[in-house]
Formats: sequence, structure tokens, C-alpha cells
Amino acid sequence: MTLAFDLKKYLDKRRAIVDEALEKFVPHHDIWPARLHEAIRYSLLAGGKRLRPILSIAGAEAVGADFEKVLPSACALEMIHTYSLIHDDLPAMDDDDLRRGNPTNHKVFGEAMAILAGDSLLTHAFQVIASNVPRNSEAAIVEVIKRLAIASGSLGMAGGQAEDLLSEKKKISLEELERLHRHKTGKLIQVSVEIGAILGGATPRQVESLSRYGECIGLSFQIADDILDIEGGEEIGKDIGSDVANEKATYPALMGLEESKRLAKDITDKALRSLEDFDFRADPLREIAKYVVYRKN
Ligand code: GRG
Repeated sequence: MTLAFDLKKYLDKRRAIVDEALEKFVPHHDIWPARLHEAIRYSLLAGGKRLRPILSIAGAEAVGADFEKVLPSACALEMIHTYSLIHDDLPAMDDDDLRRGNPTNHKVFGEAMAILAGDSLLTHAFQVIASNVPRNSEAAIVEVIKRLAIASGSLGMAGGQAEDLLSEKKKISLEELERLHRHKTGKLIQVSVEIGAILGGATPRQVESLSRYGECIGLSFQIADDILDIEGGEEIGKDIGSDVANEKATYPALMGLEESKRLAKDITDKALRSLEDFDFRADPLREIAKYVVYRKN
């Protein structure tokens, strides 16, 4: 008899591992400059799904490696993600008051400190990776650093964010929206799975398949986020309806709610197909692909 895979248990366990490691990887809040470290820890340790680090861990597990090799890089991904959220919430960008159910960083610490907390998290991420190189993994770590820098910078997340800001209150096509999201949200999610695969010792072909999986769920995640902005309850932890209020181009706005849900499902099926050559050890990735589109926050 085979037991059904328990995704909640899987996510809870790995989230706890990531939370514990994150707490150790950033300076304590009484270390000088204390106020900056307090601002960093406020956002980084405020919860969150830890999706990107868990994807990295699951990527390594899919090729038979265990989480320890990946943990520093997985935490670095969460640092970069948190930096992006802090900056995204600033008045110059989305101007949000709530994040992860709490007042946004700049609401508590002021804009200047929030900018610096984001800057510090971005640079600290690379320090953590370079300071924790697993044995015989120097070449893999260089590849990880390169891919992570590309995914986060102007050719990745920051570029997507720039296009997002430039397209505000403008009519954009579905193709433009897709490109924007593939960069703004998708690249960091995609590279999370790639990093797990690379550090887990995947073959180039496996890295390619897992990268395709990450690309698909990066996009379906964003479509689901657009849907949640309309249908989400208070568990979402941020201001609901902000996309409509900000006249943002979203999937539901461009193609309707039902069509958006159908598209998210089609992309999820494509993600699952890219795992066809993997055995049961990729089951967490399979379940995460479904969770990403059916989540409530
Ligand atoms: C400021 C350079 C820069 C980039 C910002 C990703 C991003 C780029 C902004 C976030 C805007 C946003 C809310 C996009 C929707 C998708 C998204 C990234 C949601 C938040 O990620 P989750 O759901 O959050 O993984 P938690 O709190 O669970 O970590």
C-alpha cells in the first residue's frame, strides 16, 4: 500500500528548517547598527510561505540530494525575495501598508531604513552563499551565484518590476503582461528550482527539465496571485483589490477570471509534464505545482 503524499506536513517541516536557518544567517538585532538589523529581521522573520527556499530544497530532493547542501542558498533566495517585497511596498512603488499581515517595513521603520534593509538583504544573500560553500561544490556555487544574480537583476526580477511600473495605467497586451510576469515573479521562482537541482548534482538534462518546471510554476503563481487579489480572503495578508485600485494590468483584467483560472491549470499541467522522467522523489514538486495555483494566500 502506498501512502498519499502529505504536502502540508512536507511544507511545515521544511518551512521550520528554513525559518531556523534564516534566524541564524542574519545578524542579531542588538548588533550595530541595531535599528537596521531590527528592520531586516522584522520583514525576513515575519513568516511567509518560504516557497522559494522550499522549491530549492525540493529541487535537490528530486535528484536524490538532501536539504543541507542547499540550505544556505535556499535562505539567500528568501532574503532576495524579502528585499523585493520591502522595496515593492515603498511609496515610490506599490505604496502598500500591509505585508504578511503586518504593517509594511517603511510604515514601521521609515522609508530610508526600509530601502537600506532591502539593500542589505540583497547583498547579504550573496555573502551567505559564498560563506557556506559545500565540499567540492565550488564550481556549482559559482553557477548558482551567476544564475541568481541574473534572475534578480535588470534581466530578471528588477527588470520585470521596472516594466510593471512603466506599464501602470497603460493598456498592455497579454504577451507584454506575460513577459513582465515571467521576469518580475517568474525568474526568482525558476532559479530557485534550478539552484536546488545544480547543488543537488543534477545532470544538465535534469537541470533543464526542472528549470522548465520552475518557469511554468513561476507564471502560474503570478496568475494565481492576480486571482487572489480579487477572490482572496483576509488570510492573504495584504490589501485586497489593490490591483484594481491601482489600475494594474492583470490576467483577470485582460482575459477574464474564468479564462485566467483555465490558463493557470494548463500551465500547471505543463509543469507536471516536465517532471515525467523523475521518480517519486519529485512528488513534492508535483504537489507544490498544484498548491501554487490553489493556495489561499
Ligand atoms: C523591488 C526589485 C523589486 C522587485 C519587486 C516580486 C516583486 C518584484 C514584487 C512583489 C509584487 C508582488 C506582490 C507580486 C505578486 C507575486 C508575489 C511575489 C507575491 C509575494 O510572494 P509570496 O506569495 O509571499 O511568496 P510570502 O509572503 O509568502 O513570501
